[in-house]
Formats: sequence, C-alpha cells, structure tokens
Amino acid sequence: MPAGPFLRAVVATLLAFPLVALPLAAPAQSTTLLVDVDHRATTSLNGDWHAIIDQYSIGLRKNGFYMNTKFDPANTPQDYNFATASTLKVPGDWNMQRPELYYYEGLLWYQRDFEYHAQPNHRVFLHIGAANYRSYVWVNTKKICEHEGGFTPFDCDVTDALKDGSNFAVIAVDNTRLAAGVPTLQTDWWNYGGLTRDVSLVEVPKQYIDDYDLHLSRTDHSLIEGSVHVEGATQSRTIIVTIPELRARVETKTDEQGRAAISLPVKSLTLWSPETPKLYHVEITDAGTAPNCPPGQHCDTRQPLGDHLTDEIGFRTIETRGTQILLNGKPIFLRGISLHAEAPIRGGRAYSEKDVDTLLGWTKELGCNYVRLTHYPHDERMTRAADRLGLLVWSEVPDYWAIQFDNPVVLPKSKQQLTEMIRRDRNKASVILWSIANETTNTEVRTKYLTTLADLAHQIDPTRLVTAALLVRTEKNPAGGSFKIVDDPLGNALDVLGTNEYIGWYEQGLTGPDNTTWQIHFQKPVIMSEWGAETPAGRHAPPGVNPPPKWTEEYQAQLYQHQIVMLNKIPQLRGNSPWLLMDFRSPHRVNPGLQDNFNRKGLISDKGVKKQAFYVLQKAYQTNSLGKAE
Ligand code: GCB
Repeated sequence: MPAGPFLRAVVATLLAFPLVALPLAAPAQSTTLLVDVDHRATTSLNGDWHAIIDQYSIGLRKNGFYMNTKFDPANTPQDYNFATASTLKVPGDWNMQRPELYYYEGLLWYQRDFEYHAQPNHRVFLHIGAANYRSYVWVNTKKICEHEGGFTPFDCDVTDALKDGSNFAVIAVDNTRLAAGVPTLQTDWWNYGGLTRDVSLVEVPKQYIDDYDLHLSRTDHSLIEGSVHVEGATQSRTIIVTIPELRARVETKTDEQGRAAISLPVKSLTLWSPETPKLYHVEITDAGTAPNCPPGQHCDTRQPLGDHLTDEIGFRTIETRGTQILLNGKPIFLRGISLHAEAPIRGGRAYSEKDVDTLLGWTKELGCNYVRLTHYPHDERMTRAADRLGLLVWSEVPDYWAIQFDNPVVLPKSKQQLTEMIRRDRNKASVILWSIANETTNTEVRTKYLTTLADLAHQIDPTRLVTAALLVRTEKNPAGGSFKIVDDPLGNALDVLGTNEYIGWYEQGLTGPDNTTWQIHFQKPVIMSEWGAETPAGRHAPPGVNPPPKWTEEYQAQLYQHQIVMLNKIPQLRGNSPWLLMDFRSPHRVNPGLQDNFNRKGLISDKGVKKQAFYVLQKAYQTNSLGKAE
C-alpha cells in the first residue's frame, strides 16, 4: 500500500492509541428528546443509505476528522467513497441485510443526501428512533451530536448545519459491546446493530413543545392533570389544551422554566381499559406571549401562534393497594406474555407496523390483556398499538444481568435510558409498569444503584408503578420439594415484584412446580415475569412416551399445565408473563438442530408456527382458569 497522507495519519493514530483502547470521542454533544414525534409533520430520511464497514474504527479515531473532512463531494477520497458504496435500508438492523454483517460488531458509516429548504424562524432536528449502540452524527461535515443507548430515541439540533438545497448526513453507528455499557457484555439476545428505527427531520418553531405529560388524577377521575413544557421560552407563554370530544379546554401560562401546569376538568370521560381502549384526540397549543384574553373582549393579538401538537391519549389510573393492582380503582389480573422485539417471519429487529400487528395480533389471540416488552424499550409503534388494542404494558430498560453496578460511569447511562423511555411513552395509557432491571444479583452496590433508578422513575413519573424482574432464592423444604423465596431487598424500592423462575427447565423436571412452595416476604403484588421451556416447533415426543422428553412440544405444553396449577396457588400473584411469545435469535443458543442461534422458548416459532403450549395458555386465559384471585 503506498504511503500516503491517510496511511501516515492512521499510523500516527495507532501509535498514539493502543489497539485495545479506542480513544473515546469528545464528550457527547447534548441531544434532546422530542415527544410525540410520530404526530408531527416530519421529513422522512428512511430508505437507502450508503454504508461503509469500518471494522477498525479508523474514521472515528480522530473523532471523525479524517472521514469528515473528506465528505466534501468535490474530493475524490482515496480509501473510501460513499457515492459508490452499496446501501443498507433504514430502518433496519444491518445483520439481516448482508451475509457479511450477520455477526458484525463494530463501527459502520451511514451516509445519505437529502434536500432541505429552510423555513425562517424554525429549528430543525434530526430524529433517530433508535441506533444500536453508540452514534456519532454529522451534517454537511459539521459534527452535531453523539448518543449512547441502543433502544431509545434522540434528537440532534441540525439547524445551523443545514444549507438551503442539497445536504448530506453521516451517522457512524457502533454496536461494539461494552463492559461498562447498558446492557453489558452478555445478553441473551442478538446484538442487532445499526439505524434500527425511523430517521427523520423534524421542523419546529424557535420555541417548541418538547415535552408534556397528561394523565388522569388518581384521586379525581374527572380531572386531567400534568404539564406542558416549551423549550426556549424566555417569557411566560399561553398554553391551551383541548379535548374536543369532551368539550374540555384549559388555558394556562408557562413559568420561568417554560413549564405550564395543567389542570383540566372533564365530564363523562370513558376510562381507558383493556375492555374499552378509548383514546381521545388531544390538542396542545403554544399560543404565544400575549396576555390572557379577558372575558368578553376580542383577542386576536396572540399571533404568531407557537407550536401545536396533537395526540391520541387514553386516561386511566394505575396503583397498588396491599397486594392488589388496581386499574381505574378496580383489582385486575395481568394475563400476559413476554416478548422480544424480534421481527416475525423475516427475522431481525422489529420496527414496522406489520411486525407490531403480527406480534400483538398473536398476543390478543392468546387472550392476553398484558404484555411484558423485554428487555429494552421497543419501537414506539408497539406502545401506540398497545394503546389502541387495550394491552397493558411492562416496559423495561436493559439493566440486564451483570451490569457494572460498581462502576461510576455506568449509572448515568442507566438513568439516561430510563429518562428517555419514560419521556417517550408516559402519555401512553397502555404503559403501566416501568421495569428498571432484569435478573440482577443481590449485592449492596446493586441494590443502591437500582434503588436510585426506582426513585428516579417515581420522580419523573409518579403516576405509574415501578417493577423489576427479580431472581428468586431456592431452599430445600424439609417436608419435601423446595421453597422459592422472594426476599431480594430491591423489593423495598419497587411497587410490584416481578419474579423469574425456570422450574421444570433449568432446574427439576416436569413435576417440579407441583413440589414448590412460594414464600414472598413483601406485601406487594407479584407478577411471575418469566418461566418456560424450550422446543423447536414440530418436534414431538415419540408416540406413547409419557412423560415426554425435554425439547419436545409435549414437554413444553405439559410444563405449562404444571406451572399454571402452581401459579394459581400463590395468593398474591397478580400477573403472569411466561417466556415467551416467539422464538428469538440469540448467540447463547448454539445447540445444532435444536436451537441454531435461536432461543426456542417461544409459544410460536420465528416462522409463525404455533406450538402446543400456545393452546394450553390460551385455554387458561380464555377460561379464566389462571388468575382466579382477580
Ligand atoms: C432469563 C432471562 C431471559 C432469557 C431466559 C432464558 O432468565 O431473563 O433474557 O432469555 O432466561 O431463556 O434462559
């Protein structure tokens, strides 16, 4: 290879930075988070993006300097060329789009051109629905922002970088697993990389509504309360919230922080519930800086109007009383199933309406009123659809397994993802549970860390319940069988206890559940958040062999029967979400012929074939033979 400036730059960089320690880019430029982006008029940047695999992160070593300066289309780059690079579809993980990317973990550069014609007095954001795991964004060679976290949206202010006419964006996405990441190195799911969700340009006025929270008062079911925030508001602005169908309207003012408290009395409200998933059309208007209009006077002085948003919102309350979960003040049992954001049939990360329709269609067919969306926030289409379909939702951040709880750089990452998840979805009636973790080992430092997260979730959103999927202790029962003991001190910080168990799969056999007694050391509602068994669809026990062997549909189905009997004996059980709706891709599952890179604990195969256990759970849900305590 001829020694040119590029090579010299690379050699110099490599000498400066040992191979193992890729230099971290400069501290992340701030990103914001616009809520309700799917109701704004946006310019979609979905479609074909040029893509360059950069396995050694060369372009990033100088904080994007090298590639960035050569993005000028007048230059003919020596070592890469976006114009001639082949393309990848956005949204979409890269792993499923090209064979050479199936196992790829590293950096990949995306580039696309777009037209933009500026409107005066507006700000423009580049909205990225999710990019796994770290992203670095440039527009027209200007470095715009960075973001860490693979499952939450972010918005980068590109106003000053845009030109009238032809523009281009470059986004480097890196899905290298990080020990100090959230999640950390080990996960039982595929590390799908790339721009996995929608990308768009969002144009907003100079002062814009970046956030709002409208919910029903727990104590007064004829009062909607919350707040609206106007970013960039330097003086008090008039905010109007209306629900035309209810003829409800409130007009109020922002404070010095740009926040307006909302208190909106409503009459004859139909409460949102799985049986009546009623959504109301809501209008939120920033009416500018003019004073309130005195009654009886003509007021057209408040032009120009500021930002305007619409949303479809359901109103309901969720709370606990002792060991009960109350929806709209009434006890409810959560008949659920867990699911990953794995796309049915085509495979890869789920992102489309079709993916959501298929997954939630199966969930409804199963007789569920509830879904546990594991182990990270899913696409916003999922929670929108859950709102429409009347499915209650558990939504989770990827504080999964062995997070580095003792590493001070990690907690801010968890907090950020939790905040982003809550902001995006707190106007969705379907979401009732924020889950802060899954199966974390009980240590003092872990409990402190996750208690901080639970407190943060309560602080940002005092209207919902906070949960986590806990590990459960096992002890021998002197009278025979075993005890399952729920006494993880993290339970003190939670409203609802999720508990995972694999009796009959990782421990004991089919009759394991018959010999298990549960001891729960908290007077709080419990959801059996995971349990299950694995089998490829269509793999059957030999005729007449009973009990059936593991890895057969018969074993899985019979285990479901035993588990359901056990679950019904747990007095404070208030919900159930077995593991899981559909088989999903995972690097942990390498058993040839049985798994072939798929965790096969689904009730349905990744190709859409239902296993026998599907019908066992369906029967329990449809006949109400599970959760009788309701
Ligand atoms: C668990 C994890 C889940 C795994 C599952 C399994 O406990 O929470 O992510 O996929 O077990 O199949 O082992």
